[in-house]
Amino acid sequence: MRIDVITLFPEFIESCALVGVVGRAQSRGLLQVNTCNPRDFATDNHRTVDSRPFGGGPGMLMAIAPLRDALASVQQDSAQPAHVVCMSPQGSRLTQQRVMELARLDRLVLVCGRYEGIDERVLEHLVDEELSVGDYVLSGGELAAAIVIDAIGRLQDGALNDALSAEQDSFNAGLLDCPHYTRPVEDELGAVPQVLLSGDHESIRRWRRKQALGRTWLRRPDLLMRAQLSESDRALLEEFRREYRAARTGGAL
Ligand code: 9WO
Repeated sequence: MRIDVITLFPEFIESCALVGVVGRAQSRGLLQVNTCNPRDFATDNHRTVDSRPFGGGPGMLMAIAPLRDALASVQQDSAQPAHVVCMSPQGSRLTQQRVMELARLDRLVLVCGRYEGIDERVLEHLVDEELSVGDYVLSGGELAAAIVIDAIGRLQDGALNDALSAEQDSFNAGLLDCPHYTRPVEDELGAVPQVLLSGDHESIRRWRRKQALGRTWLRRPDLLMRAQLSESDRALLEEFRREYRAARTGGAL
């Protein structure tokens, strides 16, 4: 997969795309992250990329021409037009479902705004979709683009895909992840739950599923509402709730 990022800060995106699983996906040729700087398409002596908003008000907007020319230049590299996403708090919220859909594309272009924003006509005519990574305002779209690249990039990596079967991956089932433990078995911070040491794989699977369901119920009831739960899931969640209530009332007495 190829991802092009239209950004005034290409070094930021390039350094993000070099590290960890995403960096490995790039070095293995599974992912290619390119940057394109609108400043390289500015035509005046000062290489201007900002412009004053009509109607007045504080701040500047990104000028149309350098942005349009940068987009045209990355679109020229393939016969089929690439899907163009603009990172924006005005966009629809990014979900793991949308990440999995985007990860199947051959090409993706991420447009990163700076200043107070982008001329609406660029969004209407040159951008296919606006995506938000959360309900907060950043100083630009680059950090949000890095999130998209990371979430997509890890799905391109073959080794990781083997290690995490789709079912086990947090959120793939629409639930939060279960708790994890490593050595030592006994620590001043506490002990590892006995069941994980039992070697009884069916009990371990049930415990993990119960914890995932219980945590989702406690922390993200909105996710639980939308999850498709089997009969055994409902029974496990009821068990969790009963134990949770018992522990709370027991603790209070
Ligand atoms: C500023 C602002 C102020 C009050 C109410 C709404 C507002 N929206 C913005 C805004 O979108 N500013 C942008 C800053 C202009 C272009 C780039 N910037 C940006 C992108 N900030 N945050 C993002 C972003 C992108 C994706 N997901 C979350 C945030």
